[in-house]
Amino acid sequence: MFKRMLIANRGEIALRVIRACRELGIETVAVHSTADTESMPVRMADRSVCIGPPPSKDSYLNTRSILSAVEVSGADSLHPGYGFLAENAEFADMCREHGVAFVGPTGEMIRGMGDKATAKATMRAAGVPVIPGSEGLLEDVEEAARQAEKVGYPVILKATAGGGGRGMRIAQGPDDLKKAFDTARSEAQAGFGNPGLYLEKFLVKPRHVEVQVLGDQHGNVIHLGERDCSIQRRHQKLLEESPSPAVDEELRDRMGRAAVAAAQSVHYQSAGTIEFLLDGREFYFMEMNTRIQVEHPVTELVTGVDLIKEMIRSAAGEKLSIRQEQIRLKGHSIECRINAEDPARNFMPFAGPVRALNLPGGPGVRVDSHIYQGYEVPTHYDSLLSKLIVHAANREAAIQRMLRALDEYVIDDLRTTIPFHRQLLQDETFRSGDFDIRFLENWQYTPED
Ligand code: MV4
Repeated sequence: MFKRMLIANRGEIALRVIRACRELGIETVAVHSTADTESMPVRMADRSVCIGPPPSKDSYLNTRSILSAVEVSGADSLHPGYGFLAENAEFADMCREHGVAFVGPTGEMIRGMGDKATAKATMRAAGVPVIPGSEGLLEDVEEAARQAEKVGYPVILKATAGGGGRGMRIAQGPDDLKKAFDTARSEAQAGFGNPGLYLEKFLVKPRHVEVQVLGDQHGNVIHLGERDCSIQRRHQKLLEESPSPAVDEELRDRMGRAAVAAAQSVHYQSAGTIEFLLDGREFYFMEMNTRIQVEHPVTELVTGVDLIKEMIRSAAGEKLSIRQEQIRLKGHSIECRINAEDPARNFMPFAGPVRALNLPGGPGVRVDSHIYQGYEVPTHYDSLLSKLIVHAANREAAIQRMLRALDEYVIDDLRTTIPFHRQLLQDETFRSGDFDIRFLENWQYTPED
């Protein structure tokens, strides 16, 4: 097992990794920008290294200063968390070339899933259902038109170098296609330096359901059930839950087996997520995320598996500590993302000091957060303050528990997404479980006072 791990991230996920290391007896090294000197992960880690000033040339993205910090601290391993360097294939390779274990997949796996058309072709070959459309990249708009006629309108054009909702254009019919193609192509070139596009039938009202997988270096791959992430706004997830209200045992078994086949086909090691679009009872591969995700705790609560520890074990060459037959989903879990944003003002980011803080507790409540009383929320980074996660016997009880926990939660004087969540959890459609990725588009938050 590792002796000393450097955590190349900040905020709640840095803290989450430090906690796993503590329990495994691994020393921790935090790296931080000058904006994060007073941060909780810096206080909690055994040692810390300052890696310079915050954005726009972000210190947490500076591979050279991070590798220097590895060198001076004597770390034998590095956990990238999510965002920043987590899906940087060159960085993963560089770590290994420097003799540092990267707690994640190989550069080759990251690269293979980072190019979306390649990833889709790999999945199709592995027998994973994919959305009908072009096989590979489009040569020109004429080919796009032929493919669109074949699958039927509406269609979506996606940048192969995009992902996560970036670089997409929809064409409702043949008259829109040329404009959509030209716009998508120039946006792809300008945004990613890669003009490659592929085409799919556009699914109008799907759900976003993703399956957590774990692999080790001995060829073992398991799945840990699904998360429903349909509650999102402009590609920002706000609430996630496991299990999905739309997935029963038969469907979970099919999706789980597809996810395992997907991961096995690339000899995947570490934690990963297979994202699907679910349309009725049909599901289709969308993307694979080769990192730990923000919403991983809902899976941890329904399975009892510590995903960060499994990731670390796998990177150290150990076998996964559980087999597929041992995975049992118990109860229901919901995560609310508490962001420093004002839901009454179009979710505008809101920085400032945390003057008063009361964190919720009691049965079935988990808070993953780096904030404390007196903490200054910096303006430089994303607005996630805290993840509030609950676990209960069933979905109704989890909703009640979350409402109770949100009532206990006090953060003064910041504007946060807490009142938004309170309203959402009382909505009839949300409670029915019958919603899709467009639910929040037509749902209006109304401030309480
Ligand atoms: C789609 C789609 C409908 N049909 N593909 C958005 C993120 C990126 N991973 C792919 N995305 C979508 N691809 C087809 N063929 C709808 C979306 C989509 C979406 C997917 C999941 C969660 C939220 C979404 C919001 C808008 C569009």
